[in-house]
Amino acid sequence: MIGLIIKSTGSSYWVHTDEGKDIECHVKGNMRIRGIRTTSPVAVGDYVSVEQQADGTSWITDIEPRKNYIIRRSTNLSKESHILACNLDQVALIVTIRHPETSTTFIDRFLATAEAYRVPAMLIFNKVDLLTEEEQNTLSELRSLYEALGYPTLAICACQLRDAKGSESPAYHILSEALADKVTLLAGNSGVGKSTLLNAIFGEEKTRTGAISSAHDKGMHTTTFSEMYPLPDSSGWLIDTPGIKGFGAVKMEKEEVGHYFREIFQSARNCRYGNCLHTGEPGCAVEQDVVNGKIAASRFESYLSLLGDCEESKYR
Ligand SMILES: Nc1nc2c(ncn2[C@@H]2O[C@H](COP(=O)(O)OP(=O)(O)OP(=O)(O)O)[C@@H](O)[C@H]2O)c(=O)[nH]1
Ligand SMILES: [Mg+2]
Ligand SMILES: [Zn+2]
Repeated sequence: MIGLIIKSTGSSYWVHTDEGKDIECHVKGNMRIRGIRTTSPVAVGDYVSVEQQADGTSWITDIEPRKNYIIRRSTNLSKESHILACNLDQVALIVTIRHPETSTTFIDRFLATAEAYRVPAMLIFNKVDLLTEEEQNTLSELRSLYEALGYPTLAICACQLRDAKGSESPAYHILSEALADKVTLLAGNSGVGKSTLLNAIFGEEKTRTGAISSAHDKGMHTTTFSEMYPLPDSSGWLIDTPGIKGFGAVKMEKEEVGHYFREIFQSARNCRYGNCLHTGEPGCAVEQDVVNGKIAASRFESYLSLLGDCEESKYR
């Protein structure tokens, strides 16, 4: 039997079978995927073969090759990584300008990771109902910045996707068009409203949401496991994930980092040296473009921060 992993709880998996049933399955302890060291051999979005035993238990016996996957490191120190989900058509990063604040470094690291794994990415700015006038300007600036780089953006308020009677708002329709017939991973810091957004799309409480800690203005990690849900209006799926703190791209070489920042990649063609890292080399076109404003300072800072990670991981 072939099925789709829709939920992983750590010890077992829920598989949506080709017969349309959801069954709980286990994985043999010695099953490992070649080449990837991960804490768990299968992930949400994997297509797997399932065998049912006479005692009623179901076992995952094989995994179909993956189209792609998104990884995050388990902890800063361990080299083990954790697959958030795989076989994605796109990733949507939920960003909030306040309550909690998503940093541009976080956005750019996420986008670079998506580039590295060749998964199309979009940004959904949420909680726009909370923004002051000044913050609305920040929102416009950020949207222009990322739109100009070719990343689609949306600005929504997940709590207002439906009105009091439950009818869909115009923003709902824009969003559902962006998600139609695609497998989309919802990512973002804890508390940005991933689960709220998911519930609003379905018009019912599919998953738990949690308040922001008032002491730290951060989410409380309410969602603890990734889970995918079939969209109500199309053949697409939506994947809710636990809030991510850090987002480290695995195994990026120093020379590669610039490839995952679209504008830096473009501009680097004019650097004097082909292997320029844009850190003070003579004739660096990228640094020149930062000075003249063609490359946003925030993007260049994010680039340098990812570059710094590569240096660090060499000594681990
Ligand atoms: N004002 C406002 N609050 C929102 C909006 N969207 C979500 N929230 C609130 O933000 C809090 C966190 O929402 P969740 O949906 O649990 O956030 P999450 O991203 O799933 O968080 P984790 O599961 O911890 O990763 C809840 O109190 C929501 O009601 C919004 O558009 N506006
Ligand atoms: Mg959640
Ligand atoms: Zn350069």
